[in-house]
Amino acid sequence: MNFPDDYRCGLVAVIGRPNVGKSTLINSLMGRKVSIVTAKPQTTRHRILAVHTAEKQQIIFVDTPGLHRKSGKAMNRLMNRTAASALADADLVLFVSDVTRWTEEDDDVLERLKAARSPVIALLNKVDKVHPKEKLLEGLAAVSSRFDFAEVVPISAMKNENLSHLMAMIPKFLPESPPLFPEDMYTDRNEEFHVAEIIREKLTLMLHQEMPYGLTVQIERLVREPRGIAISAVIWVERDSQKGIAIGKNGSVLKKVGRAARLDIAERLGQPVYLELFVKVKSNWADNEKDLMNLGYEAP
Ligand SMILES: Nc1nc2c(ncn2[C@@H]2O[C@H](COP(=O)(O)OP(=O)(O)O)[C@@H](O)[C@H]2O)c(=O)[nH]1
Ligand SMILES: [Mg+2]
Repeated sequence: MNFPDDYRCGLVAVIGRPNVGKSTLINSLMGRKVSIVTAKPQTTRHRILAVHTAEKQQIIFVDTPGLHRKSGKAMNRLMNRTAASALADADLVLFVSDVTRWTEEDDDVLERLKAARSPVIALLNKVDKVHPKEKLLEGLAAVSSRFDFAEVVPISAMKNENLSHLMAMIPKFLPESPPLFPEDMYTDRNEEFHVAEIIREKLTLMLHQEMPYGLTVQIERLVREPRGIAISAVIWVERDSQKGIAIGKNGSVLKKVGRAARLDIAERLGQPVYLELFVKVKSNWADNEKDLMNLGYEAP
């Protein structure tokens, strides 16, 4: 790849409490789905890089798990550590909040940002929910007074509002550097990772209450065959009682999850997909450091 001498490249960490729209923002900025999205906390559990390459700069967005208070289990602690370490490495931080709801967890996140040295742009997300628009001014004033932000920008990640304005202000915060990733690489995660995430997304959307937090997905096999891509995946749950819920009456949940996931994966990989799902119990995996590592939850 040819790049000019004044090319810029750096890490932009997207930080905030759960559910404010961090992953939605990254997907919209990238113009493709890199990270899964649901209305439930704990949807993003890993640090995921999304690489946006242009003529004059390469922006490496870092999607992170939401920083949160409840950190009982080993996985929750790991998620908080993951988000905190992304913060430490960043050239620029995008602090995302929900313009309709400020909580104590937002205050906690701001406390952490004070310790970080990188400049911070505050994003007030979900402005599509604010009517009339004059009400935004209050929100802007309130957030601006809380921290010395480099910029405060109202956006709608979902409706693509003000995102090109945001994109235009990012490069000046990045150091001069050649690109760190090849231009055709848009994420650091492999195919199996994204396939597992898509399955977990569908499960999370389909199941209610606490269930989604107790499950994780592991790809056992992903093989390209002449007829298409054959995938088998295990859905791990924490307890026997959760197994029936994940399977559903006469397998109804598993069937629906399988169908929705298969369509999404096929679209992503551009080939027909044959997907087999199995539900298995690994007792308390989310509170066991060793299980977490074996299931792909790496420490930062
Ligand atoms: N109305 C509205 N909803 C949004 C917007 N951005 C995200 N959401 C919703 O907020 C929920 C959480 O989004 P997600 O990106 O997973 O949040 P994250 O936990 O911070 O990564 C999902 O239901 C999204 O559809 C937005 O700009 N407007
Ligand atoms: Mg997320």
